[in-house]
Amino acid sequence: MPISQTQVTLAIGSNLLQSLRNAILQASKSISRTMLSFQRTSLKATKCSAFYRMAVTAQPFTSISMSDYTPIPNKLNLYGNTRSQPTRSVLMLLRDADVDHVLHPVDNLAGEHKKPQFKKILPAGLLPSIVTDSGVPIGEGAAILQYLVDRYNLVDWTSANVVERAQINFWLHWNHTNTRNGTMQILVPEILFPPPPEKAAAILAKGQKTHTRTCTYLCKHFQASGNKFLVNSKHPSIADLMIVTELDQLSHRGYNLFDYLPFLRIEQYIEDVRSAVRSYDETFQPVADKGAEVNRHMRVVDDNMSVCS
Ligand SMILES: N[C@@H](CCC(=O)N[C@@H](CS)C(=O)NCC(=O)O)C(=O)O
Repeated sequence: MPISQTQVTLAIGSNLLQSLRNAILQASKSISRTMLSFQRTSLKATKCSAFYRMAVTAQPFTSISMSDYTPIPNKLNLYGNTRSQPTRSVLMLLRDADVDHVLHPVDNLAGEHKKPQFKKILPAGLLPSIVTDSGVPIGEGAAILQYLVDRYNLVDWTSANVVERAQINFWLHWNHTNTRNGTMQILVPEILFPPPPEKAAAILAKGQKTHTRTCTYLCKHFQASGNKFLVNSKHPSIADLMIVTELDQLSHRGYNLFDYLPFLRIEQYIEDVRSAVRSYDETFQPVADKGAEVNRHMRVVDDNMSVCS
């Protein structure tokens, strides 16, 4: 609302000058905090790869930590970035469940997670990590997801049924040696740390073969269970949040490194999770943007892919 000259004169005349000065001081402090935040972001952007620049600066922050990794007391502090698959899994849960949190952007490609000041707070030294609202550090995406459903009573994302909870746990563990291979064996050599050119095709072929086995197993599970999601058809669970981030990034929506055409059921699954998770699109957007930027053309190496629809 515009302030009239009379109001200003009255304010000064009635001893509110001090309040006005305080207000101006507050505003200028807030502006310099914002400037500092921009400076930090652009400093990171300069020292990091183009990939990181996109992934970290483009991510929508819930809020920005002003201190170097120091957790905000009485808040749920998440450390990671939207390039990290398990960080995206945790972010989707926090966002969909409206859990108040602070996201501390950490660049693992620049080795920030190895810095002593980071490891002092998060000894596991991997992303994602959290510091709980009571100050306890927890690493591993699956452990974090399980903690969050317990701590914030997010019943929709787990199950009251002990067998279903065991099934959710199965997928959370299965991820490490199956879906996760898609990241380690395809995305890492193709996008993050390319091998010598003469080895690239063979490495990609091997990775696609591994991911084909993973997708075949998943597809068979969907066919046998008749479930829409991994454990039920009603609502995605934390297992879906964990698994989908390893699958979607390789598709044509992401980096286009794996052809899901022989696996229409998996394409449908990704779409089902996307429709059911409110924050899916905003969390995935940095990956989609980067995928469009690298403009990778699909190279299907394995002709013997199984078909699972
Ligand atoms: N099993 C862990 C994997 C964590 C992980 O590998 N995070 C990556 C980013 S997605 C990382 O921090 N990499 C750094 C490194 O390996 O040094 C989880 O699910 O949280």
